Amino acid sequence: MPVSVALIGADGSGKTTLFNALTRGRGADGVGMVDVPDERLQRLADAVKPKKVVAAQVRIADAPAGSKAQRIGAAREADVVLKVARCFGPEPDPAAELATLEVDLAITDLATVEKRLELVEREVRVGKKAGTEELEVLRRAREHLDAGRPLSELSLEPGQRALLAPLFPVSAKPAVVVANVDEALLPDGGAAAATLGPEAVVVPARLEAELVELDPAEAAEYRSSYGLRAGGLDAGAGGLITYFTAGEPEVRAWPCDRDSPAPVAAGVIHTDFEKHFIRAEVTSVDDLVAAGSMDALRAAGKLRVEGREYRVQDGDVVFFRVGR
Ligand SMILES: Nc1nc2c(ncn2[C@@H]2O[C@H](COP(=O)(O)OP(=O)(O)OP(=O)(O)O)[C@@H](O)[C@H]2O)c(=O)[nH]1
Ligand SMILES: [Mg+2]
Repeated sequence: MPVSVALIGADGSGKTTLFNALTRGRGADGVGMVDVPDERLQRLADAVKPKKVVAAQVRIADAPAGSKAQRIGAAREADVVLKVARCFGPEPDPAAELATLEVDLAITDLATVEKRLELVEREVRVGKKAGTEELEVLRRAREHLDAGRPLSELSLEPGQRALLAPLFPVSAKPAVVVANVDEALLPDGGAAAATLGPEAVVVPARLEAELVELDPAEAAEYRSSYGLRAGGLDAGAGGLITYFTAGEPEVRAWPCDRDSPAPVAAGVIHTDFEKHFIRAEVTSVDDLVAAGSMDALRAAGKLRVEGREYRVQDGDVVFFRVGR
C-alpha cells in the first residue's frame, strides 16, 4: 500500500493550490501520485548502476468538496496529514486557524471513541468480552479529546495505541504544518507564518503551482531568486522515513511510517512481503555506495541480519527475505 497524505485546513487556505503544485497539475479527482525528491537515490544509482531508478511515491489527496465533517473524515484514511494554514490575504491568523482545526479533529475522534466505548462497555457488561485494557484506553482517550487535545499528545504504550488504531483517529496521525505564504513575503514568510513556530514548513503554494509549468532549470532559478531551497516541501517532514532497495534491475526509494517494524516496512513493497516476512538484510546508503552492491557486502559478511522486531531506519538499504 502506498503511503498516503491528506490535505486539511480551513476553507480557502490554499489546499487545492498546494495539491496542484505537488501533483504538478496531474492529479485527477483530487488524488495524485507524487515523487518524493531524495538525493540519496542518485548516489545509490551511480554506485549500483541499475536498469531502473524509482523515486518514493506518495499518494496525495486534496480535501474533497463537502461539509467540514466530510472533509475531516476523508483524512482518516491517510497515513500523514498536511495541515495547510493561510498566511496570505487579508488579516491572516494561521495560529487561530490551526487551533480551530485541532479542536475539529478532536471532536471528530471523540465521536468515534464514544461510539466504540458504548459498544465495548455493553460487551463487557454481558460478559462477551474481557476488554478492560481497551476500556481504560478508550476512557483516557475520551477525556483527552473532550479537552480538545489531539490523540498524538496522549502518551500510550504501542500496544494501547494499537487498540485505538481500528478507529482511524485523525488527531493521532503524524502531521506537517504548512504555512502557505504570499510570494511577496519570502523567504521567511512574514509575521503571520512566524506565529506557527519553527516546525511549520513555509510554502508559497500559488507560486509553486506556477513554477511547475516551467522547465526544471528555470523553476530552480526562480526559486533561488526568492531565496527558496529546491524542492520546498518534501514529505520527509511528515513523520515518514525513506528506506531503499538496491538491486541490479532497480534501485528504489520507499516511504514508510517512522518506527515501522520490518515486516510492516516490507508490506509497503507488497502485502505478501508482510505476511511472509522471514528476515531483513540491512546496510546504509554510505556503506552500499562504498561497496558497490548488496552482493559484495553480503559476501564480505557486512549485511546486518535483522528480525521482525527491527525498526527500519531512514536511509537503510534493505533486502527482505520472504517465504512463500
Ligand atoms: N496570494 C496567495 N494566494 C493564494 C495562495 N494559495 C492560494 N491562494 C489563493 O487563495 C484562494 C483559495 O485557494 P484554494 O487553493 O482554492 O484553497 P482551498 O483550501 O482549496 O479552498 P477550499 O477547498 O474551498 O477550502 C485562491 O484564490 C488562490 O489563488 C498563495 O500562496 N498566495
Ligand atoms: Mg480546495
